Amino acid sequence: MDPTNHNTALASAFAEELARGGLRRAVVSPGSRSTPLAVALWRQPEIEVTVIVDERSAGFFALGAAQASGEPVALLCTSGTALANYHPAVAEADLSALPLIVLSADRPPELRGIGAGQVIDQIKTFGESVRWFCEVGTHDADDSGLLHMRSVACRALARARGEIRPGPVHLNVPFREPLAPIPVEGAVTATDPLALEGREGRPLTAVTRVDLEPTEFVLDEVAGHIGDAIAGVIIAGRQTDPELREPLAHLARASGFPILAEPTSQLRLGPHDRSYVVTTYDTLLRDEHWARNAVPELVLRFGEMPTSKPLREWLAASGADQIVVDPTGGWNEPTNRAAAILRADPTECASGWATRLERSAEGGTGGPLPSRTAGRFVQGASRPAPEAWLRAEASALDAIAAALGEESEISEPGLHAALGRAHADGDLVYTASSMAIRDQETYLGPGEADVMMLCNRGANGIDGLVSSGIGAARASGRPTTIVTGELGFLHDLGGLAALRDVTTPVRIVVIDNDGGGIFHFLPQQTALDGDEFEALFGTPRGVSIERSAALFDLPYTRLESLSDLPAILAAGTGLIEVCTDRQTNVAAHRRITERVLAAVADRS
Ligand SMILES: Cc1ncc(C[n+]2csc(CCOP(=O)(O)OP(=O)(O)O)c2C)c(N)n1
Ligand SMILES: [Mg+2]
Repeated sequence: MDPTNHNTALASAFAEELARGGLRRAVVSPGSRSTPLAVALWRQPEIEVTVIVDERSAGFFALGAAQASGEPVALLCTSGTALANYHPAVAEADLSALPLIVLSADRPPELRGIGAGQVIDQIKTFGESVRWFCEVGTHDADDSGLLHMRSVACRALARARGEIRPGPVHLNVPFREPLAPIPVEGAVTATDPLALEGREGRPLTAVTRVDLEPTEFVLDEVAGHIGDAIAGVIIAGRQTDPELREPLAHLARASGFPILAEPTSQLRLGPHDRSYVVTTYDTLLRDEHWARNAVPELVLRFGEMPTSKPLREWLAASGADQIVVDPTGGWNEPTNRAAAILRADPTECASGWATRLERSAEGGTGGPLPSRTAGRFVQGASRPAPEAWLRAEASALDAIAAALGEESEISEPGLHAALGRAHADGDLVYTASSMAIRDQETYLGPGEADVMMLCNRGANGIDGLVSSGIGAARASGRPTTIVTGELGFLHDLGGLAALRDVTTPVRIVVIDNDGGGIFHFLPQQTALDGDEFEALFGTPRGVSIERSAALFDLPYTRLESLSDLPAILAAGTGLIEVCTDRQTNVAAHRRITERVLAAVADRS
């Protein structure tokens, strides 16, 4: 605790408590009113502070860092409009269940609403998007003031980490003068050692986590359903825990269910058993015949619902029983058809179900499964689903490779397939919304490299991607590849400034089709005339990626051939421009899909 004056005392007690509770990272944007907290965070040895001027970029940097590390990150800004710039990142953190601790400095109540400078209403700025809002209030550095600051820090960490849903919290912290650490004699009047020092080496108030271990009942009951189903699939959407890979592979082997794996499920790329992983479902399910025949009886969903529209439509139309494993307290159920949402640890569920199925198949104790189920499961080969899916996956992968090979120019689908092969062990990949995340889902094949795949798919914004990727690189120390469209890149151009503090390689692949390529896939493209469409949706901006790189003193490369990708990525930090054409992109997508579907139909 820094006793220089009452503000240093309150702010340093607060920062000390955050550090003792496990906070290791803060992102601070400059301003005067926030000085006591900025200095306290900066001087707290366990907390690494990154300073980013633009609060919108700072918010996304913190978001990326939180997603990559799984740990809470604090944000600090001054009073006024600064706070509002956090809103997009707070919205994303809410929907993606990521722990952010937003600290806004404020004027004290007597200076609000009377024409004093740089004051806006900061109360409950983020509405229902935060797990907790606290007007921290103004306090003396007496026993109750210091204990209040320590207690608020403990509570903020607990709420951000999840009770049970992780997410953002917002603490509004008013300060009276002096804002700078100017000595004030006798400012600290506290005498209680707990208020002055807290507890040595641990937080004032430790908060236990909610136990998400699945009950025996959940494990037995669902294992029974799995054993009983004739055809089932596992759907793996965005989740960041690599420890889920092997348990899900185990469950797939034990159940005979294929795993339809979205790239950000971490199941497509990795050293785990990928023998049941299906990556081409987005294309396969575009074939009505295939989609009808593949309808499962039971769907086990882990992570978020994947983006793929064909998959979502297929699920909604299937009438299958869906069991959703969601430990984060969300309502991740856009089909409105799930039979159950389990608030339980996904790795424990997958392992628990797999072992019960194996036990039952071995005949052992007979296990918890009904006898009809156990009998059918022993003849697992009679289940049609996995073989059909896995054969189709093999054909589709061959056909995609062949179809992409026939494209004369670099196509957006071809780029994502090539990136999938070029990512290396230990890499982190942060992919933009718009076409990049969709093409990645459709065209990134399976591979062995141990890669962490992230995105901001809570709110699907095209804002803040550059900053999110750089924050993730900083927090994880992993060589990072950011994959974005050029409008998304332009949106967060200022985010590049944060690279000055990052030594980890950050490669930014900018897919430059000079406009919003995604809109060419929408009915607006045909419903409007060409000029209108270009003005409102195509929106070419003609911004030079090369000169953007020069602005920030970054190396720039234009990709001429997909085979150059591994070498360019290996060269380290820089912008990599990939020029494509919006007008021909839609036709290339259709051509490739048709070829793949024809090849799969021929071979099945
Ligand atoms: C913050 C925000 N503003 C607007 C949108 C709507 N939007 C979705 S995609 C897109 C165009 C993106 O263009 P680009 O980044 O170049 O990617 P492309 O579609 O060309 O792959 C826009 C404006 C959004 N999702 N988020
Ligand atoms: Mg574009």
